[in-house]
Amino acid sequence: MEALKSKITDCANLEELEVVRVEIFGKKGILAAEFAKLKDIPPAEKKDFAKSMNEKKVELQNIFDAKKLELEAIALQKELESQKIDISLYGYENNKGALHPVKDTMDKIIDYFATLNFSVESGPLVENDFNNFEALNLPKNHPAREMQDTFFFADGNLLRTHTSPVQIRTMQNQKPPIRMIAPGAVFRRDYDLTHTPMFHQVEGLLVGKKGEVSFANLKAILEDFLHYMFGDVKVRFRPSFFPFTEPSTEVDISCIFCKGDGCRVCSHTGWLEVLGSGVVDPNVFKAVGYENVSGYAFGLGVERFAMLLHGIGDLRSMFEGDIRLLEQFK
Ligand code: 2U9
Repeated sequence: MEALKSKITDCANLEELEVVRVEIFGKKGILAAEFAKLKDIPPAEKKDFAKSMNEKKVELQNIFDAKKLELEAIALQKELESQKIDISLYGYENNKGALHPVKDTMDKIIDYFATLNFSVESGPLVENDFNNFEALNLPKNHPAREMQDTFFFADGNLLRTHTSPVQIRTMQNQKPPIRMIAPGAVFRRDYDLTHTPMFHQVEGLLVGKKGEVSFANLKAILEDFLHYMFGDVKVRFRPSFFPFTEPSTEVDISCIFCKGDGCRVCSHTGWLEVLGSGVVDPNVFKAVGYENVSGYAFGLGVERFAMLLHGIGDLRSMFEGDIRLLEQFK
């Protein structure tokens, strides 16, 4: 009996214990063999023999169960230790991406106007002559059409040269009042230090009842917008000309690099041109069938804003996809 107990308690792991279980408790095991002797025992002793055998069996079973629990606990502990995560170990750093400065700047501009309840509209890049020129008071043979060198398709359609056709489409599909911006890509046949054949604009349009929208409203919103974008700068409005606005102005801010003293970026003028704007020409409203309305409009080049905000000198670097430039904006 003691030998059997030791067989169990000497087991070092669950595998050994299983072998011992079969040896002692199995069908052909030691206990089964002992019980088999019952048939040869004289009837008078059978009862005592069986009782003593059962007591031994229960005792061995208890020892076995206790040993099994003990070995299972050890096995679990080993398993947990092998799976332990060392939280002091350095992980791999994710290679984070960054928003392109044009996208980042565009988002900032859109945020400003969206907060003032301007809707954000979009339209196709391939436009027809009416939406891109005619409706914007640029009739055929108008000299301004040559100012914007256009990519034409054989069928007379074109790549939009500004986002203004989006405003035309919006007015054709909605009744006034209108309060919208049109951010997006535009295309012009131009390529040098300050021009690329594709760039991005954000244009804005606000239309209300005649007499309700003034140049003063335009001035106020653009001044606030430029302070939001560039901080504490001076803002000035210069008379200009656009076919689609009358009166028209170009808007300058005091140079953010030299604070107005004059430097290379501002060509020693102390001012940077950042916006065009004006009161919408009545001919534009006529083209979309709007009556008794007045409105203002403005337009800006997103790349120019991004370059000024980040001190980037060459517009073309915006489109080269050089990872060394992009990594600076993380
Ligand atoms: C409608 C009516 C009027 C949009 C305007 C400008 C002035 C302007 C330039 C800024 C830099 C283009 O990207 S840029 O080269 N834009 O100066 N844009 S007013 O006027 C509109 C537009 C649509 C129906």
